[in-house]
Amino acid sequence: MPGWTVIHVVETGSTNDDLFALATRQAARDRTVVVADHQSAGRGRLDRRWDAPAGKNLLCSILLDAGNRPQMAQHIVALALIEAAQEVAGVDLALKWPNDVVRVADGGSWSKAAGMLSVLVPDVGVIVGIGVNIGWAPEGGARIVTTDGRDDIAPLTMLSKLLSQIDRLRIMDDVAIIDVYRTALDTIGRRVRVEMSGDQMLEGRAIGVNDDGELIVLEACAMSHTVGVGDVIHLRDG
Ligand code: BT5
Repeated sequence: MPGWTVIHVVETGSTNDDLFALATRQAARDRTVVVADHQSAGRGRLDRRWDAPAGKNLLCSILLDAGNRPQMAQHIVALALIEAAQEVAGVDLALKWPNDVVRVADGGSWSKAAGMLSVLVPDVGVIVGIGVNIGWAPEGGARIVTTDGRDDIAPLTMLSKLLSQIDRLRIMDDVAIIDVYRTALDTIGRRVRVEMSGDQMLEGRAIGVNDDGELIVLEACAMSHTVGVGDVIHLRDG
């Protein structure tokens, strides 16, 4: 993986915490990765957990210098994973806003194949933590299995493809990235419920994302809202 510094550990609490500790003491810089075979305290967003048995899935954190557009780093990593999964396994994955990588079933229901958690490190960059289900997924989750049914993709093979796709996408400008992001988003056009902080909730149709990556939701009463942070649930049409 030319140009990348990859720190591989067998066991840790959370790769995000490890990379954060390195970055805050200037011991890690742009294109540094911590990857673990197992995390004993893998983090999801909002104090939720990220689970994976040892050696089965890709669990890594990637430090990127994102200039003044930290959210772009997340989009790049999510889009890079979609490309990498296509390259390694021939599978089509999509994004559920903002950056869940999902498999979409014929009826439109989705299951999560990868989750991302980003942390800003002031003056250094953004840490994008990503967990990718390959050999294992919890009930209701999805795994990246090849189109001919193989589920023995090595997590480090996936990492290597992911990093080269990140390099490819990073040379694109923000407008081009957001265009690719819009195309990958399965959320646009769907009826959604968005759960936001403080028990706030919004229901309507997701009609697009603006140039800052915020979701635009049109309520039945024709009022539109932009949402920067929240959990999206895709609803049945009706
Ligand atoms: C996420 O949170 O999707 C962010 C996950 C980030 C994990 C990576 S692994 C490497 C790096 N180091 C870390 O410590 N974290 C990052 P969220 O949207 O909050 O989703 C968490 C929820 O997904 C949990 O509450 C479970 O319901 C579910 N979940 C847990 N493990 C899962 C898995 N392997 N696959 C699918 N869903 C899972």
